[in-house]
Amino acid sequence: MSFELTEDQVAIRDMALSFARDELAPNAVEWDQKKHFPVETLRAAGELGMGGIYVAEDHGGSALSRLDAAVIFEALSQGCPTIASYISIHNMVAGMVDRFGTDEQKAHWLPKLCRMEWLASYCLTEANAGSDAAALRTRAVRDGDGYVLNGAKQFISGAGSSELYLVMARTGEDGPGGISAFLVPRDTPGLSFGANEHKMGWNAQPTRAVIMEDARVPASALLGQEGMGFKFAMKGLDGGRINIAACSIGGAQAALDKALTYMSERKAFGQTLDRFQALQFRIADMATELEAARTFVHRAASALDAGAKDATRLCAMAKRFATDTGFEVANDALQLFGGYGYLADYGVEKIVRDLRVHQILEGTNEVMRLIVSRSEIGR
Ligand code: FAD
Ligand code: 2MC
Repeated sequence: MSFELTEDQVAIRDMALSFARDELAPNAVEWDQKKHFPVETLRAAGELGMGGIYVAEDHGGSALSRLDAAVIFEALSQGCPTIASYISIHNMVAGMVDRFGTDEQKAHWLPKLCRMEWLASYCLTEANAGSDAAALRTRAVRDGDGYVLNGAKQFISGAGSSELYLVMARTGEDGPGGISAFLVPRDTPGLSFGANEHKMGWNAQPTRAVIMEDARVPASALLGQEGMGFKFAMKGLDGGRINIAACSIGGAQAALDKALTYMSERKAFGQTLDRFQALQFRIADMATELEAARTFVHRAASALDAGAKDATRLCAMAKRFATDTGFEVANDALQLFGGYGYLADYGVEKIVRDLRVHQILEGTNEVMRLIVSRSEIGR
């Protein structure tokens, strides 16, 4: 067991860090304020291999591990948690197509997804099925050589801009076993989008409802077999949760770094803030908690890479722990800026707003506790 990054991982991390520093960080506050989804910047990330991080090379992917991905998402998030998280969702979908798709589906979707020429959205949540995802009611009814989809997905990241919608819909009985997954292209007749939601954070990516009214797709749009959709959705989320956890660490690290610079310049009571031992100890705790969260996320990512039996449990634990820690550390960093932390100019309040939602999406942190407690004490 090694706790050090390999030479390759250091190189990948440095590449993602320079992209975050040069392309994301200088624009992050403006994108947030203007609610601008920087599609051209995403394409540039795609050119660097970040659109299909764990997709096999034969379809244009980078064939990296989940641990490599965690390293990349932490680095990207240091520039902008919102954009890093969207890239994570896109990768979750690309990874699912690669893992569960037919040769034809892979050949059609993956090359352009990997380059981020096409973007992807993951569509599980509905107005009445959030945490209880298996209660979803969007229906897909077999009709001749295709399926007709009816229903609405709520809170879909990237919706309207994405070319591919991976939609979980009911083809059978109530409960998880009646759910199937479909690859729905944007130009499907009967597919439309709701208004862009007004949000606390994650403003640089759109969040919309995805509405299906007699949306017809060919039978070849089915991913895997009927009834497998819920399991695919959960398997995708195991990795997604690691990525979101890594994004929380990256955002919090950026907030801590900003606070350290500020404290070395700002004076009160005749000395710079970093001379106060109470604040030095706060910094020590923030750095320690982030290091613990990072180590845990790498452990869970390695378990996923190894196909360990307890990988789902570790991913849920790491998601809960790292997203709570990331939010707390970013919020503490804001406090260290005093009133200036509350102003948009310093970029810290944006990080706090962005990281708050990581405790809610990709499974709330209560749902993470539900997964862990089931594995500890049974149902
Ligand atoms: P509910 O399920 O209604 O939960 C309400 C509260 O009750 C929460 O605190 C929850 O933790 C708690 N709760 C529920 N059940 C239990 C229980 N059994 N035990 C204890 N507590 C419980 N979804 C997608 O499919 N694709 C996306 O791209 C996507 N992007 C999103 C982007 C944003 C900005 C947001 C805000 C959400 C996004 N979501 C997306 C949806 C997100 O996954 C859901 O909001 C989340 O899973 C929670 O569902 P809910 O909002 O319906 O809350
Ligand atoms: N991997 C593989 N299979 C899994 C699995 C996993 N991680 N988790 C569950 N399954 C299987 C499970 O083994 C069972 O199979 P079988 O019937 O053969 O035994 C089946 O799926 C049903 O599982 P459960 O009985 O555990 O299902 P339940 O209805 O109790 O729900 C729960 C489980 C609460 C964990 C799930 O509904 C959940 O994760 N809810 C949160 C939803 C969520 O995370 N939404 C995120 C949306 S995406 C987003 O927010 C973005 C920003 C993109």
